[in-house]
Amino acid sequence: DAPTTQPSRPGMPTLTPVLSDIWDAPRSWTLEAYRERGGYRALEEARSRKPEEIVDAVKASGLRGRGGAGFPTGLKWSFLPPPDGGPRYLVVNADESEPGTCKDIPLMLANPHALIEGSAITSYAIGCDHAFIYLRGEVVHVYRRLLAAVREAEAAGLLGGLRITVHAGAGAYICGEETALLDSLEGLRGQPRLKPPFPAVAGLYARPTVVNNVESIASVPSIVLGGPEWFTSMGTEKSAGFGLFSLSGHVTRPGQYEAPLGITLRELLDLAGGVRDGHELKFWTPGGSSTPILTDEHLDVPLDYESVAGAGSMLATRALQIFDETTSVVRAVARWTDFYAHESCGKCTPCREGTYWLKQILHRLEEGRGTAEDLDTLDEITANIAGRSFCAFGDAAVTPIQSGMKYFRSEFEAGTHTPARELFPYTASTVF
Ligand code: L3W
Repeated sequence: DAPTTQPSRPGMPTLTPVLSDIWDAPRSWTLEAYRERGGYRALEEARSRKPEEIVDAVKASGLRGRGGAGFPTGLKWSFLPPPDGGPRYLVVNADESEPGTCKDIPLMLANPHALIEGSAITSYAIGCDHAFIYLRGEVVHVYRRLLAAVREAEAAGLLGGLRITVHAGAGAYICGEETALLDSLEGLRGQPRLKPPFPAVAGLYARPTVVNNVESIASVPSIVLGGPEWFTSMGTEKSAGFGLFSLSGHVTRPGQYEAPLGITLRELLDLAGGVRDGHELKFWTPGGSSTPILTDEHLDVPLDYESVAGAGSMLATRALQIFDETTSVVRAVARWTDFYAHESCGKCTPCREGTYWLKQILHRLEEGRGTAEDLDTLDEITANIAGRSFCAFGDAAVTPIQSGMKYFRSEFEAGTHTPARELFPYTASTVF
């Protein structure tokens, strides 16, 4: 029996509250509330099947990683080498830190048992007896809630022999990169490792490791109960199922909207009461600050992996940040760049030095102190970081700048009215 989904309201697209179904229930985070709604039935069902059947069901469902890259989850599980008697691990990436991304934290706060049940099913499927949840360090309230939920599940005998460790990081964005996360979990400084080997082959303590996002793992119980066909009945052919769409910024009712992949921003804005009263959409991000911005031309792009890529961006984490016409693109881009410059782990030169240079130029432009050469320098530095940094962080850092300049170059030009030499009688390199 498939989990229930809410019927579509007249004139409105269907919302599919599966993960968010329980969020408004009293004390939704407790084992009691979760079990009242059929919680942990999927785990029982999974244990009545062979582990490989669970892997096959997740493969057939077409579930793709909900953390950003959209890599097929079942395929990732099947990359683990055959058992050799040594340990293998599940690591849940709960280091949600991308600017705009705000789905895993509410999910863990309101429905932690979906993640724990999903972790138990996944561990059974991949043959692991120790799972880790690596949580962003700042969210102490989520840490406490997860710990309490793990203890509740353990005390109720639901986890069998599985150990679940909840680990709080120290609040570095780079630790959301899966190999930096593994280094951090091992007690090292969180910096990315060279890939390959991928974690599936040599991950935590150099053992085979599955690293998946919170939402991906929390979706597994519903796939076990509902079956792959139920999951593929939602979404599009290559982007199956549902996901949490997080609307923030200049929108009337910001929040989480759980809907089939392929819904459009126009439809989501209808559900969210539109852009705030009296204002118009100027630009938006489909999946956080690391995804190229889009504009009002893209209101009808289906929010699935392929269509968003076709529009020149990425679906990634479905963090839809909405900006109206009162927003300065240069200012928004400068703020994001501050974030990337602060969070660069420093391992590779293009990212460590480049983000710092970019930040300075953008602040000059924001204050109207830029020069015409600054725009060329921005083009040059961003082109030299993209594709040349050690991990995806460098690409992410230049994305807002490149896409901002693509759609709103005139706003960057407007920051160059005063020649720098009139403001500072020094050489260009001194000013820099
Ligand atoms: C075994 C192979 N495994 C790939 C695995 C790999 C990883 C996954 C995807 O993504 C994205 C990034 C950010 N054998 C494999 C293999 N894998 N080939 O598949 O890998 P990859 O390299 O495509 O991506 P990634 O670096 O893991 C991260 C985007 O997410 N992003 C980030 C958002 C931030 C958050 C947050 O704060 N929560 O999610 C936003 O856009 O740009 O594209 O597991 O091991 N041959």
